[in-house]
Amino acid sequence: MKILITGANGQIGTALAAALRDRYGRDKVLCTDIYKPKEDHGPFEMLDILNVQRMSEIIEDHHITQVYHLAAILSANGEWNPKKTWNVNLNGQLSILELAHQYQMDKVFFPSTIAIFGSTTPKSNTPQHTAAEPSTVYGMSKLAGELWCQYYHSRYEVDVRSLRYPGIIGWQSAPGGGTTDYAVEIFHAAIRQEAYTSYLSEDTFLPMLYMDDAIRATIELMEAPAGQISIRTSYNLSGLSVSPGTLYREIKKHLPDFTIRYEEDFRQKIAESWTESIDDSVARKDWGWRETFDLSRMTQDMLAHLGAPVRPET
Ligand code: NAD
Ligand code: AKB
Repeated sequence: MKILITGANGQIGTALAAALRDRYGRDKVLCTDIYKPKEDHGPFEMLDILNVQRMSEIIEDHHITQVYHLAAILSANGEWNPKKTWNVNLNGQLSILELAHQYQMDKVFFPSTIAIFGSTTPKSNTPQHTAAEPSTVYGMSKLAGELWCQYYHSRYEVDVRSLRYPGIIGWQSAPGGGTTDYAVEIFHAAIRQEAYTSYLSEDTFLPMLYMDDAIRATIELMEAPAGQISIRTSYNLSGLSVSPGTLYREIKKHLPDFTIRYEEDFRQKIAESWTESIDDSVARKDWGWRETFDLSRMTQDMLAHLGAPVRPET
């Protein structure tokens, strides 16, 4: 087994690469990205996913058998250059699927997102199969990507598996330009003893998931027997549903002087077009998904890792 990760220097890639290396061995995981990593943790190659020739050479030279395709432009950054976002997100993914087919790879992981949902989607307990009319180019590209996953699986038997990640909260790395970035930034502001200015309103609830749970879900999905995978578009995945207000109040329990103010920007509209909570019962039934971090445990773990004094629950 030899794993290739695209977009490995990003928020999720940083944590996922470390977890995969712990599990399968440092040299079994080749990280790639368009810029060099800040620290050397193992094999790395520069790779722009739009460079198909280079990607093909890397797959051959390193005898790649699995790809975790993380490279993408996220929802907020994506709106600044819609055509580039579509190109990177959709054509990059199509190249990966085509190469996985050509080189008869064992497995591919494709991260989808709650951004595939839109204003016609039921907002609460959003079902696995439901209306999906995304408003961002990021959401459009990921929704099309999900369908391409299903197509390559049914037509060419490519074993591609996917999760619709909610916003991911983790201490390991900085977020990369999404609408849910505030949920990481708020912890860093609190640690620096700075007031936080939230670009989402106090009561904007979105589905979120702690990084440890997201990484575990990814590995559990990828290691599940193929017969247990009934969804070949992308699985709904849920952890918690939080707003800037709930996160602020939870952090304040440990850092009582922390303050927040609210100044909505263009991301508010994107957040309002997404859902608030997710029904992930199909993932629970098919491959046994269970989250382990609630709001209180996640907040304590984040603050402890970032170096704040944590007050035990009373
Ligand atoms: P990120 O923005 O932090 O990282 C993406 C990485 O892709 C960056 O390191 C960037 O340099 C790289 N990249 C961009 N263009 C590239 C190109 N042309 N070729 C190669 N690499 C390129 O994103 P992330 O938060 O780590 O997300 C990883 C994946 O998970 C993405 O596909 C994203 O859509 C998905 N996802 C993330 C979240 C989340 O909350 N973080 C939620 C849902 C889905
Ligand atoms: C974003 O906000 O764009 C991402 C996501 C939910 O896909 N974090």
